[in-house]
This record gives sequence, structure tokens and C-alpha cells, in this order.
Amino acid sequence: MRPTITAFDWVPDFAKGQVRDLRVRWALEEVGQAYDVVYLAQGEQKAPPHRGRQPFGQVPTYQVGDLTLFESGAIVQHIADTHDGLFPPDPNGRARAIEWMYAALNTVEPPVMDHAIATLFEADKPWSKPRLPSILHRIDARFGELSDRLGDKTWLDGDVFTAGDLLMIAVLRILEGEPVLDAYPTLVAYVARGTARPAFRRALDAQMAGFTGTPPPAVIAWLEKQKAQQGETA
Ligand SMILES: N[C@@H](CCC(=O)N[C@@H](CS)C(=O)NCC(=O)O)C(=O)O
Repeated sequence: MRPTITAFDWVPDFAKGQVRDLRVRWALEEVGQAYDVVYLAQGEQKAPPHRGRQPFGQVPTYQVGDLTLFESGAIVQHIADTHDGLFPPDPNGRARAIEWMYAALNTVEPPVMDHAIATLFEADKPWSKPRLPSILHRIDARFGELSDRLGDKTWLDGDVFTAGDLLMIAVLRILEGEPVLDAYPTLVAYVARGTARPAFRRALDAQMAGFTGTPPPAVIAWLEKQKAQQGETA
């Protein structure tokens, strides 16, 4: 059965290629499952009917038959459970892949998102600049530990790409090109291997092609304020 996901028809430039429907699109591309997309204008995510699909008023969601799911990690796990290609066939391999999925979302992503909050979403707040050194310190610790564990393996569990790699690479690439990631060539090469996969390229192209909308006036005002402040602090 062909699933339907939700995505935004517009996001600010810094978010293009990072919106979390990309993780779901990537998983679907890896397993060769075609899908449909319902596009939401900015603001629509907080109103019915989308609130009914996603209690926090966010994307992505995933609908197939009478199942509606939210949370990109849960969606990727469901795709991996219902298709071949993202979980190893043996139960222990599947358990290890899930372990890495949680590590990506629950251990590595929190400080990475703190960085995004301090440098993008709340860049104009007085507390953001003072927080940045401690955020970078925590990211650096996680990246160092992850780099050590990955070592010279191709993927986190060895030779087989899993849903754990998909989510870990999706998280790491939020900081692609930033010195805190560039300090770890092992991780840079790992992200490059993941994002060179044809399934990732198709998913990214599809997300980018979906940005055909326009921002609402309140968002234009916010972006202009951010730009003006960046000009002042540059
Ligand atoms: N933990 C959620 C996070 C979803 C999320 O943060 N979605 C963002 C886009 S990447 C969103 O919809 N933001 C708009 C909003 O919160 O209004 C997931 O992984 O699905």
C-alpha cells in the first residue's frame, strides 16, 4: 500500500534540506517504496486536520491504510519493520540498529539541536551567545565518542547500512561544514558515504522540489529582523 507523508511547502533557506520529512523520504527511497506527499503551508501544521495527525503540530507524519504515525524515528522504524533493507534480518542485528536509532535521536541530536537553537532559532536572544561554548563542548564530546566507536568501519554495525546509520547521518549533517564536525574526519567521511547513497540524493531532490510555497507575513518579518541583527553583529 502506498503511504502518504506530510511536508512543508516553504521553509527558510537554512532549513531547506534539513526538514525531518527528509528522514522518512530517505527511508522510503532506501526500501524502494513509492509515496505521496501532502504539503502544508507554514501555520497549517498547528491547525486541524494536521493537529489530529501530529499532537505537537509538526511534520512529518506518515499514513498508510488505517495507520497514522508521527515522530520521524518511529516512522523510519515502522518502514524498516515492514520492508526489507533497513534492518538486518537477524533479531540481534535489528536490536543493534534500533540502539543506534535511539543514540542518534536521544544522545547525539539534543546538543546538535541546542546548537541550532542558539545559532538560528534564538540567535537574537541575549542568552544564546554565552551558551554556545558549553553547547559546542558537549557536541565535541559526543562526536569524539561516536568517531571512536565508528573507527574504520563503513557503517555503525559494520558492513551493512541500517536505519541507525540513516538517522545518525541525518543528525550529523545538520552540522555539515561546521568546525565542530570537521574536527572529526572519520565522521565527515561517514556523512559523505551516507549522503552519496542514491536513495539519499533522491530524497533530498524530492524535498527541495517541494518548496513551492511562500512564507506568511509574520515569518517574513521574523526573517528580516534576524537579518538586520546579523548585520549589526557582523
Ligand atoms: N521529534 C520530531 C520533530 C519534528 C520537528 O521538529 N518538525 C519540525 C520540522 S523539522 C516542524 O514541524 N517544525 C514546525 C513547528 O514546530 O511548528 C520528529 O522527529 O518527527
